[in-house]
Amino acid sequence: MKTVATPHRTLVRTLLATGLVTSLALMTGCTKSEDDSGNDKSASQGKDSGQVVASPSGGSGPTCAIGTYGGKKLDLKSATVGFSQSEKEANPFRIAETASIKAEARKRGVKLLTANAQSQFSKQISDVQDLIAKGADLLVVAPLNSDGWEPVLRTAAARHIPIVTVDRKINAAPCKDYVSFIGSDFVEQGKRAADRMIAATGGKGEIAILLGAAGNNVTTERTKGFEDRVKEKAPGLKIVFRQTGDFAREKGQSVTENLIQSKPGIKGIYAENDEMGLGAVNALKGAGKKPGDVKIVTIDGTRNAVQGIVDGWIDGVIESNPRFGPLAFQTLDTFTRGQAVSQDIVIQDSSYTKDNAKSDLDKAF
Ligand code: GZL
Repeated sequence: MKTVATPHRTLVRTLLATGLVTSLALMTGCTKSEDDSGNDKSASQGKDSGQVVASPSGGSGPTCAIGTYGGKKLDLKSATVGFSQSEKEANPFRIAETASIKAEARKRGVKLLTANAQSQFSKQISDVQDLIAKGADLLVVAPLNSDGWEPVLRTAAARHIPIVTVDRKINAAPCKDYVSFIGSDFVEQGKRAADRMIAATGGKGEIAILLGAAGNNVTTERTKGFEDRVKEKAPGLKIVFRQTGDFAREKGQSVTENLIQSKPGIKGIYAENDEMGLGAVNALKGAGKKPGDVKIVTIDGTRNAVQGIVDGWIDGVIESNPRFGPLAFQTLDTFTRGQAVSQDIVIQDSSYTKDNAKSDLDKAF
């Protein structure tokens, strides 16, 4: 059974009531960190709201402790944490994810080394090796791909470096190759997107899927959740088009331009992330369509996509909360103090429709 967390607002009330969380400040202010060039970079950030909070040692699923993983107790304050980001920070999901990690490191006074793989997997492997070489005692990794991690995990394991993966899962052994995974339930996200699409289309007509990038569990699971749910709940809804937009806005737009040429009667588009969904909106605008002509459902929860709901172009956005900072550091802190942490820490995500898009826009990232 996985540990399930809910977005910080509801959970903080619960945890405060149980004394599990004494305080959770919304992150504001500047951060100071060394990037992969080793230069200090200070970036001011706006208020970082919508934190995901959970107790890393909650839940009844398999856990991981130092005795099994190996290594020694550490005081996080005197340690160096390395953060490996996967994709270039053109996508607000990545910008918010990195900002949350930096803000939490700053808040805890932990030295942070960061690296960005610019969406190239070979660079991410060398980034992680560099972070280890530069003295990272612990690692937080946002993996680009789910496979191909063995070489660097072997290096880390030999030094018993605790690794927490955030966002995407890696196909490796928990509590051996890494300590914990923290992220969303992507199959559930796909199912919720399907429910939204069924409601928007009345469960009939032809629809398309803009697939995420290949080679990671997020795309596979968001697709599976969506397709299984459509098959189960709306046999009259036909998926007649599937093509990857690589989680990118430009490609989402060009793929949609081809889609509306080949399928002029398309009734709905399921975009597996907001950036591709916004690309689809641009394509529809370019083709002279009006808001609502084609029902669009996307996943992430970025401000632009939620604004797209307010403007009538997007019908629903399922959140995939990237603000892992507090939870990632809380997990590392708990583990290095010698306490067990859950191997799978699954967060709960909210969603946006026309009923709450305007009022909840400040929760978007
Ligand atoms: C989801 C994350 C995905 C986002 C995209 O957790 O892996 O990658 O949904 C991003 O925006 O490209």
